[in-house]
Amino acid sequence: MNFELNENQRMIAQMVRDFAEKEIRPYRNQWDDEEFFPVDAMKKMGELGLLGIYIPEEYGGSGFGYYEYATALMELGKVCGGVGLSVAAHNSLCSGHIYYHGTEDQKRKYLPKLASGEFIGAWGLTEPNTGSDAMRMKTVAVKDGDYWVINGAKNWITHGLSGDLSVVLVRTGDLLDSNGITAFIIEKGTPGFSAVKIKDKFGVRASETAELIFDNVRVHESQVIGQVGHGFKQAMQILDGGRISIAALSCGVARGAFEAATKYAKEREQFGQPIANFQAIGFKLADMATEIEAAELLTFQAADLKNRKQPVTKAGAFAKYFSSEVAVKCGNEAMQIMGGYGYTKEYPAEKYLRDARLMTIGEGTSEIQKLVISREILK
Ligand code: COS
Repeated sequence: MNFELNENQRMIAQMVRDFAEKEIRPYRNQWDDEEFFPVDAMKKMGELGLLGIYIPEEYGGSGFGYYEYATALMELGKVCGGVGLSVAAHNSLCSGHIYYHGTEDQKRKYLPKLASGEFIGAWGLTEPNTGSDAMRMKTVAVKDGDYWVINGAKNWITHGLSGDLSVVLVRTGDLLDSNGITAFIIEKGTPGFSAVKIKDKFGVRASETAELIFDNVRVHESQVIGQVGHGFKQAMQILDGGRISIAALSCGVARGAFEAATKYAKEREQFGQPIANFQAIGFKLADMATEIEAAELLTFQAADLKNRKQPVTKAGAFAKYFSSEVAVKCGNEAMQIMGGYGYTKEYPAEKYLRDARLMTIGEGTSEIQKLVISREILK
C-alpha cells in the first residue's frame, strides 16, 4: 500500500493552497462575520477546475478521482470550512447526482456549466420536519400531462438562493414507499420556485443556506433524473459519496486548528518558556496529530473504494463519523491551548470549532453515521 500523495494530489494541494492563501484567508473573517457567500471565489474555483474535479473531461470536468477531490477539500478546510462546504455540496451532491444518475442529455446540458462555475449547484433532500428521517418527506409532485407539479418546501439547502440549478427529491408515490420518491432538476427562475436565506448560523457562515419553496412549480418530465421512483436510493448513494467529502473537509478543518495551535504553542511563553515545552500542551498536540492522521487514512480508504467503484456506505460513514468528531476535538483543543485569546475572533480557534460542529451534523449526524455503520455490520 502506498501512502504517499500521488503526483496529481501534490499538484492540486499546492494549487488549492496558493488559491486559498490569496483568495480566501484574507477575507474569511469578513465573510464569516457578514454571512457572505463569495460567489466570485466560487467562479474562480470553477476556472481552476475545482467545481468539476471528478467529472470526466467529456462533460467539462477535470477528470480526476476521489483522491484528488479529497485532497482539494482538505486544503480548503484548513483555511475556511464554509467555502469548503460549498465546494463539497456543489460537487458531491448536485453535480454528483446528475453525473451518476442523470440521462446523457442531462449530463451534456448541465455538467459543463456546473464544472466551469457558470452554474452554482444546490441539492434538496431535507425538509422542515424530515431531517434524519428523509423517507417521510412531504414535498409532493403530481403528474399533469408531460409535466410534474411540485408543492412543498425544503430546508437547510446549501446554495438554495444563489444556486442556478437545484436537484430536489420529491414524493411521487406513497408515504414510506422507498420507490415513491423522484429526483428532479429545477432551474432558477422556474415560476413558483423561490428561496429564503437562513441567517444566524453558528458556523460555516460563508456557505449560503436557504429554505426552498415550491408553489405549483411545473417541471417537464425530461427533468426527472433517471427513473420515476428511484430518487430515494439515488439520494442514499449520493450521500454515501458526499460523506467522504465531509470527512475530507473535516480533516482539513482539524489540521487547520492543529497548525494554528502548534504555531501559537511555540510562540506563547509562560513560566519563562514556550508553552509547547509543557507536556500538558505537547500531549494535546500529540493526540490531535495522531487522530488527524487516522482520520485522513479513513478518508483516503473510502476515497480509494469510491475510485474503484466499490460500495462505500460503511467506509464513507466510518470516515465521516470519525473525521468530523476529530475536527470538533481539534477545534476545542486549539481553543484550550490558546486560552483567552482562543476565545476571541482575533484568533482562528473559535472559527475552526464553529465550522467543525457542522461536520458532525450535515449530510447525516454522527448518530446517523453510527446507525449506518451498525446496520452494515449487523446485516
Ligand atoms: N445505497 C443504496 N440504497 C440504499 C442505501 C444506500 N446507501 N441505504 C438505503 N438504501 C435503500 C434500502 O436498501 C431500502 O431499499 P428497499 O426498500 O428496496 O429494501 C431503501 O433504500 C430504504 O432504506 P431504509 O429502510 O434503510 O430507509 P430508512 O428510512 O430506515 O432510512 C437512513 C435510512 C436513516 C440511513 C436514511 O434515511 C438517512 O441516511 N438519513 C439521513 C439523511 C441525511 O443524511 N440527511 C442530511 C442531508 S444534508 S445534505
